[in-house]
Amino acid sequence: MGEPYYITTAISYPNGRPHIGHAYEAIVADVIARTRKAEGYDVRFQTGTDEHGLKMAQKARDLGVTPLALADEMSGYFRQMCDVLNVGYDTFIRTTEPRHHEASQALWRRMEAAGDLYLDRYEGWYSVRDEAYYDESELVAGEGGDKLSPQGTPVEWTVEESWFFRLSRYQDKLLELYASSDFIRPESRRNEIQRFVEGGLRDLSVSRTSFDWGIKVPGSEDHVMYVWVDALTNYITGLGFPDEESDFARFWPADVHVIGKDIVRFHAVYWPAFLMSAGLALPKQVFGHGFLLNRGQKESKSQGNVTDPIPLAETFGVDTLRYFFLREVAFGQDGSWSPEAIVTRANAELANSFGNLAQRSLSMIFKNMDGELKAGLEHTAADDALFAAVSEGIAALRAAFSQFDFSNGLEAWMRAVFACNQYVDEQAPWALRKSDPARMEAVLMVLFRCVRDLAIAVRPVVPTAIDALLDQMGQDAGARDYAAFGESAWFDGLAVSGFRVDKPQGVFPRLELPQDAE
Ligand code: ME8
Repeated sequence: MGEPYYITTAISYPNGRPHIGHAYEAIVADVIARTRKAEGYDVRFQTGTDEHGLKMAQKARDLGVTPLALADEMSGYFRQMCDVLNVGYDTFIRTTEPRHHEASQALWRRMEAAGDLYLDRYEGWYSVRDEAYYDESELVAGEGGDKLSPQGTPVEWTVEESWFFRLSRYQDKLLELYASSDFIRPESRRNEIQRFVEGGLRDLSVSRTSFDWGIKVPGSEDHVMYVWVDALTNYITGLGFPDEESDFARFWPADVHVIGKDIVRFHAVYWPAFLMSAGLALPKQVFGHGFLLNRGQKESKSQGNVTDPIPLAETFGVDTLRYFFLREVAFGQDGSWSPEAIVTRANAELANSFGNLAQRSLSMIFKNMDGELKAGLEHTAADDALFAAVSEGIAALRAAFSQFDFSNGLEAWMRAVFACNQYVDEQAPWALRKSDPARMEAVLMVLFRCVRDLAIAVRPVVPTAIDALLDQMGQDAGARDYAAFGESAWFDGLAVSGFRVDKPQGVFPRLELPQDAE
C-alpha cells in the first residue's frame, strides 16, 4: 500500500441546495484525490455537510421545519451532487451524526484540560450569515450607514454568557507556523492571515446559550458549541477520532484542507490553535481557492442568478465541466464561467484536439491493421522526438498538478496533444499504406502509445470519457495509473489485450451552445 494522503473539502451548509461554487470545490478536490491515487498514494477523501448553528436554525424556522429535517433533505442534495459529478469521496460526514458529537466533545475536553477554556460574558458583533464574530474595527459601513461584516453581511450586537478559548495564547505559535511552512496557500492568503494574526488575537467566544441547535458543551449543558468548533472537528471525526487507534492513526494529519478564500481565517487561525491546545498534530496545508463568478459577477440568491450545477452538468457533460473548471481557472484566484466559455474550451481542446487525435489514430489502426497491435517495430528520430515531447508534457502536467497548478498542467498536456496532431499531419500514415506498410504500422503504434499515455495522464480530470477510451484501446482497468508511463516505450514486452473495436466511438463530442444561453 502506498503512502497515506488525506484530503478534505469544506463541509457545506445545507441551508439550501448546492451551487456552482460547491461543485467547483468538490471537483478540484476530487481531481487532487484521483491524481494522488494515480501516483500510487493510499488516498482518503472526505466531504460532507455542516448542519448546526444559527444559520441553519433560522432557515429552518423560516421554512417551518425542524433544523434536522432541513439538514436531512439538503444534505441529500449535496451527496447527489457529488455522485452526479463523479466526486469519489470515501467519507461523507454529517455533523449531526452521533460520532461527530462524541468527537467534538472529546476535543473540547482536551482543550479544557489544557486550561484553554474559561467562562465569561461575550459582548460583540456576530454575523449569522458568516457564523463569525467580528471586532468593531473590522466592520464596514453599508449603503444605509448600517454596520456590515468585512464580507458585507449584517452583524448584530450580541451579549451572552459564553465559554472562551484562549486564542491569544497562540499568536506566536501561529506566526511561527506560517513562517516555517507552506501551511497557508496561496501566498496572498498567507499574507492576509499573517497580518490578521500580527494585529493581535483576542480570545474567542466558543459557546452560545441563546439557542440550542448544536453540540452540547460537556458539563455545561445549557451551552452549545460555537458552530465552527464543531464544524472544524469534522476533519478528525471522519477518521475515527477520539479513537486514536483508528484510521486517525494512519491518515491524520491531513495533507490538505481545500476550502474557499472566505473561510481561511477559521482554518488557518482557529483550527491549528484548537489542535495545538488539544495536543494533536496540525494539518500540513490549508489551500484557500478563489471564487467562481458568473460572467465576472458573484452569484447570489438575491440577484436570482444562482446556478445549480446538476443541470449544468447535464447540458455540457460532467467531464466537460470538470475539465473547464480546472483548465479555465488559475487555481487560487477567482475565475469566471459562462456557457460560451465552456463550449469554446470543450470544442477546441477536448473535441477538436485530443478527441480528434484519439479518434483518427484508433480508426486508422482499426481499418488498416485490423485492430491488431504490434510490438517492437523500428522507430525513427521523428518517433523518438514525439515520444519525448509527450513524455515531457506529461511530466510537466504531473509537476504542475502536484503544486495544484492545474491550468498550466493542462496547458502543457495540450501542447503534447498538438505535437501529436502535427506528427500525424507530417507522417501522413494514410499515404504510407501502399508505399510502406511497415512504416505505417510503426507510425500508428507510436500514436497508439502517445494517445494512451496522454489519456492516462488526464484521467483524473475527465475519468468517464478516458475510461471509455481506454476500454476501446484494450487497456486493463487495473493498469490505468501513472505506473503505466514506465512501460517500455515501444510496447516491447507489453501485453496489449483485446484491442478489437468495430469502429472507435468518439468520447469527446462537439458541443453546440444551448439555445437558451444568453
Ligand atoms: O463555509 N466559488 O459552508 P458554505 C467557489 N460550512 N467556492 C465557493 C463559492 C464560490 N462562488 N461560494 C462558496 C461554509 N464557496 C462552512 C464551512 S468547513 C469546516 C465549514 C466555498 O456552504 C466556500 O468557500 O458556505 C467553502 O469552502 C465551501 O464552498 C462551502 O461553503
